[in-house]
Amino acid sequence: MIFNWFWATLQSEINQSMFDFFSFGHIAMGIVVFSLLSLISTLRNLVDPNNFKVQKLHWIWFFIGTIIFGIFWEIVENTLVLSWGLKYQDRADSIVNGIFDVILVGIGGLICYAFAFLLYKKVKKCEFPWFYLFNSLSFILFFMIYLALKF
Ligand SMILES: [Ca+2]
Repeated sequence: MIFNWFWATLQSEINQSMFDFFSFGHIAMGIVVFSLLSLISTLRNLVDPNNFKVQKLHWIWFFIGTIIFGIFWEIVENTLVLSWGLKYQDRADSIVNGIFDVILVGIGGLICYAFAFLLYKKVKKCEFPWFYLFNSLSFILFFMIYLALKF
């Protein structure tokens, strides 16, 4: 068995390599977490549509919140979920895998952040239907890749 440090091709390498099919699940997770956090300002904006300047300042916090959630998830996954016997292959993540899982959750958040920023640049106001449509489609895309690669 050759250990694939970069991409897991064997079941025994899942959660050990830098990337595996769960990587796409983590990107999808980041998209969901960022989207849910963004609802804080979206709902507020529905009340006061001229509040975008304040809201734009919030994006960085939603991104930071997404990273914190990613770290929190890795801790829960490798302690509670593992002890409950619910973790894939009953094996803790390698340090490098855990770190990249958090980075990938961040990338998911960054995809939403970048799109929100582009919307802001283009229309000077975040068009929420477009933002959530884009996030939903991105989520579906990464989740489908995750399901397709899962073994
Ligand atoms: Ca993990």
